[in-house]
Amino acid sequence: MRKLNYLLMLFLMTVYTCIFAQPVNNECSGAIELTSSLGRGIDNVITTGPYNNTSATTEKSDPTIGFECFAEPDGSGAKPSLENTLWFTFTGDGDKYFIEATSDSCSFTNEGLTYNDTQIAIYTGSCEALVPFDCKEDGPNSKWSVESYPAGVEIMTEIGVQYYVMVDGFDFVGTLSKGKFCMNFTQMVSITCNHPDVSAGTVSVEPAILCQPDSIVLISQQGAFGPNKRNTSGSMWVVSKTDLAGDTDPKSAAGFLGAFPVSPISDKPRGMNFAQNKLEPGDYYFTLYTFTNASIDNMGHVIFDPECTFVSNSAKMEYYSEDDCP
Ligand SMILES: [Ca+2]
Ligand SMILES: [Ca+2]
Ligand SMILES: [Ca+2]
Repeated sequence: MRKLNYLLMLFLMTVYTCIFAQPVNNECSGAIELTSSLGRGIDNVITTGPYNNTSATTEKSDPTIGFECFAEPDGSGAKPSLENTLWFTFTGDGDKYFIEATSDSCSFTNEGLTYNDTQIAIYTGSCEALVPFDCKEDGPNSKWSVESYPAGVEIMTEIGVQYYVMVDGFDFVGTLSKGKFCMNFTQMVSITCNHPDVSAGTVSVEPAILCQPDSIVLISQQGAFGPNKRNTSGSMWVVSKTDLAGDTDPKSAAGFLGAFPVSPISDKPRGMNFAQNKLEPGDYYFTLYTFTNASIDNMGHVIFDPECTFVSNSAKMEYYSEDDCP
């Protein structure tokens, strides 16, 4: 009996250990090194794993900031939370990457994450002093139709900087996304601001004369090719009362009215509603900006770097009241 008890106990202990053993990368200090996933050629998806967060936990060493984009408790993001964090790390090489935590491309069946619903927060600094860098709940490969919500984030890395990637599961009112997933790194094209083809293209507006009660114009561009080699890249439509061609500081222009970011830049026209935006009759100009190396001030405004900002022509349109319609 004694011996049997002993064996039983050993068996129970083994089971206990198997169930509760936490993954090596449960904490930042054990982050799995993924630098070898970098520099493997444009558009090549480098997959590592699978990793399994079923027995992962959150603990004291986890950060308290930097995951504000997480959507707990119910998709609203009112109370972002950490449940089963796993950690990865890599050293930047100055190129741009798409990083995704997903069970889609992994070679296993029926063990993938519930709803494939990962969350990613990226940090710099050190495990003891993590500095928030980027955060993503649902990436571009999320699909409502199949209830799959993997986090995926594009980042421009800096040479020699060590990044820490925290992957957590989405906890939908108590239903936690857990299971196996892979880490995918895809090197992206990076375009410097000296690239010969960088341009904000040529823009046009249709119709060029608009009379109330009509209120919708279509703005479009041809040939825009934006730089992205540095952080804070993008493209932006600016609406103004003056011609902004050549002006790399549109927000300081007297005629500046407003701006809206566009991503990605599309050749397809996009609509703008003058009535909805409460714009008075008068002359208006539409200008496209493509930029990189911009900075963000503490009001959240984008400040362009004139050396890395490209300006289209300003397309003019005339807006008339019904009575003044030419
Ligand atoms: Ca979570
Ligand atoms: Ca953890
Ligand atoms: Ca997600």
